[in-house]
Amino acid sequence: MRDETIPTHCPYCALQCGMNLRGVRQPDAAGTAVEVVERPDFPVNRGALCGKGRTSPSLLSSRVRLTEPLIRSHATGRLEPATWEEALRTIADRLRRTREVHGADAVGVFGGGGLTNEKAYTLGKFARVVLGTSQIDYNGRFCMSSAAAAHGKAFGLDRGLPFPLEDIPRTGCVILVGSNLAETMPPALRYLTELKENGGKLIVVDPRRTKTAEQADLHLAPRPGTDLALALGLLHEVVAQGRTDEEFIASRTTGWADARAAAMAHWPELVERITGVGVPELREAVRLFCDAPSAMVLTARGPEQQSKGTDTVSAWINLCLATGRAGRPLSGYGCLTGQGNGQGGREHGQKADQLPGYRKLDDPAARAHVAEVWGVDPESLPGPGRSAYELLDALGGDVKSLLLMGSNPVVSAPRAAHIEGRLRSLDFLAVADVVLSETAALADVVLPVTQWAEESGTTTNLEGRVLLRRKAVDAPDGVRSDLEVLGALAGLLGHEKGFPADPEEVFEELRRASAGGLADYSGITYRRIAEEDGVFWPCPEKEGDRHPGTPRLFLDRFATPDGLARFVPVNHRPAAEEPDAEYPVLLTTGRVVAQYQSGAQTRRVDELNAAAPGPFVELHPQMAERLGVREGEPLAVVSRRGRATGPARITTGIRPDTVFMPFHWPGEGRVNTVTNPALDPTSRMPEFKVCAVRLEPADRGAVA
Ligand SMILES: Nc1nc2c(c(=O)[nH]1)N[C@H]1C(S)=C(S)[C@@H](COP(=O)(O)OP(=O)(O)OC[C@H]3O[C@@H](n4cnc5c(=O)[nH]c(N)nc54)[C@H](O)[C@@H]3O)O[C@H]1N2
Ligand SMILES: Nc1nc2c(c(=O)[nH]1)N[C@H]1C(S)=C(S)[C@@H](COP(=O)(O)OP(=O)(O)OC[C@H]3O[C@@H](n4cnc5c(=O)[nH]c(N)nc54)[C@H](O)[C@@H]3O)O[C@H]1N2
Ligand code: SF4
Ligand SMILES: [Mo]
Repeated sequence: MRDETIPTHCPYCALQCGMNLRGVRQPDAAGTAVEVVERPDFPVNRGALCGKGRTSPSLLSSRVRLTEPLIRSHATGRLEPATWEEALRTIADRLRRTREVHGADAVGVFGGGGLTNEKAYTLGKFARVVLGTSQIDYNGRFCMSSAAAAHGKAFGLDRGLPFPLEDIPRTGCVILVGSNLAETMPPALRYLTELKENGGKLIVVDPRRTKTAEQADLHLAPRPGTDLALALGLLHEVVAQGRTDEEFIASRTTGWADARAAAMAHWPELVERITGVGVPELREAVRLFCDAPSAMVLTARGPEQQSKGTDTVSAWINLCLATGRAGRPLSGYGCLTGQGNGQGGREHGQKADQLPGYRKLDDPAARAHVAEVWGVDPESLPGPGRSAYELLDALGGDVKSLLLMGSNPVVSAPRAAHIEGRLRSLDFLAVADVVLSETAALADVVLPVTQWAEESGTTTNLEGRVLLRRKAVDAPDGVRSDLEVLGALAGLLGHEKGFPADPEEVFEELRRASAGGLADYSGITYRRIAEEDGVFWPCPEKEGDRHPGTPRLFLDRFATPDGLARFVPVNHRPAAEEPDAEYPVLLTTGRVVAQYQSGAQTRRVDELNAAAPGPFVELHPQMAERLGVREGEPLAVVSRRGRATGPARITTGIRPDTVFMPFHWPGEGRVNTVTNPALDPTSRMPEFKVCAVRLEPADRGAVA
């Protein structure tokens, strides 16, 4: 790359902001560096970027990244530089040996929602075809899986947003549940600002008065883990006020009677007792939502990362269906997916129960279709495996070896000290990463791989818009792409063909594998994406003509066999762990604007570290006073799983019964040492957003 400007997308979150990268020659002849230049023509962010996107080129610097493979030395126990040949051969030999001794399911694979569609697709194919293992899942399970499950149940199809973001400013009212998008997707805040400028109303549901909640016309601050009761209470009130849309219910839905009965058991005073949200506020929320000519409910991780996340999202969907706020222009339920390819990463087969095109692994027709594309016998494809937490929990048990790409579970998995122990107990761990993450540091072999600006590939953003990230710069010597790695390993394990390293070639195969599936990409090509501002799936291939893609879903029918949306009757239940005498305080967790996820990438960017140098414990002045803690004093947050420490950050912007910690750091400040791995029975989502803790000054005995 020289002086040309190459349009591409940010390496981080699901907004996938458009950016231009431009090469700049280094004065010291150190090669070409890249700088980010505004890309105002891309509609999602219109040039705006958050600090992470703006500083993303510093990830390309060889100062922070891996540039040679590492193998753990028997002699020293340390990771030592090795050649690619040695590293790949070691992995292939060890995986083969595990399979020979313990069977195919003793080899596990763990992927990530940040991987491009091409990588996610190839990883799933590699697990099923080369390794023959059912034991594959990925970190998206920790992300939007509850919303995905509820989407599927109600609408027969899971695309996070059924409409483009540009519809948000034109609706009448938005209920934003457990999303802090002012920090997690800053350029998207514009859509809410424009909504209000247009006279629309914004209701934010969050136990904290976040930067996002500060924008709201109405802020409801429920106890963590009670969104299900809240949504049922709102639906009860909708019925009580006679504000249901009977015509819509009759013509577009089924199952109302049972859902209605469940809601009627959640009268407002009961809901107030459970959630802490007052009856007048409930009524005001119903008034704003129902008075608007059109309305949306958008959820993010707050209500979803609960052991009842699926039912909770079903309750919010029921509210939309009962009021006719779905399947109509400018109305609907949507989930704000999180990771760079959080949408596409869940569609093409790195999930335990899934084949490409959002097909089901246990559906004989799906197996036959994909097996034909892969040139294998459908009988040879393994069945569904374990979910992410269950897979990590099984490491060192019946799963003996693991290949991991695109995740850092030592920091991001719930009950992380236990999971770190499981990783350490493996016979063999191989990690492909850009940097030496905390998880890579435990590996027997580490492979240094290329990243976003150094390779092409597609991602599917939170709107379901398939985008092309273009290669803008050559990778440093010594680094190979994930696709090259999987191709080389497949070759060493006896599969010479079927694992190309060229992303476009993989995409062409993905198109065929996805054809006829729910997430049909067969009409999408790299060329089309480049010519349009991305293409929304489903986009089937049309003979002689271009299918336009599908920005808006469900306007005529839902994706169920009869075209009707399904009400799912749900009832409130408590969190898996409620406060008691020993652990009297509620802990919730989340993010800050300057750090991304496990921090593996952003903790290596100076400007971001300066803005968010470490963890903290957010607590209300009343709790601080009870504990006798002052601003900045070190606090320990202790649960049945372990403890995490950070300085106290005292604010009236949080419920007095709740503390908050962000999860971006390892070591003493790792909040996932504390979190509860209780799983949602349907989505297998862990309960990151609520558990019971006690607080102690970090250097004294217990006080609360
Ligand atoms: N800066 C930054 N941006 C990111 C990421 C990042 O790590 N850093 N990660 C990306 C990814 S993968 C994701 S998934 C998204 C996540 O994006 P968000 O969902 O916006 O992020 P969180 O901070 O996890 O949670 C959102 C809010 O949920 C609230 N909350 C906690 N408990 C509850 C509850 O019980 N009910 C309700 N209603 N709310 C609750 C928290 O107070 C928090 O403000 O962000 C993406 N963008
Ligand atoms: N307490 C608590 N815990 C949480 C959450 C929470 O809200 N609270 N949120 C959960 C959520 S929503 C998520 S999404 C997870 C995310 O948690 P993780 O899965 O740990 O996510 P990342 O930190 O993004 O890890 C991605 C890793 O892959 C590497 N990487 C980046 N690009 C590539 C690539 O192209 N190829 C390869 N091979 N590697 C690459 C990065 O350097 C990094 O080490 O955390 C979950 N954990
Ligand atoms: S909002 Fe997300 S996609 Fe946009 S610049 Fe920030 S991290 Fe990147
Ligand atoms: Mo996520």
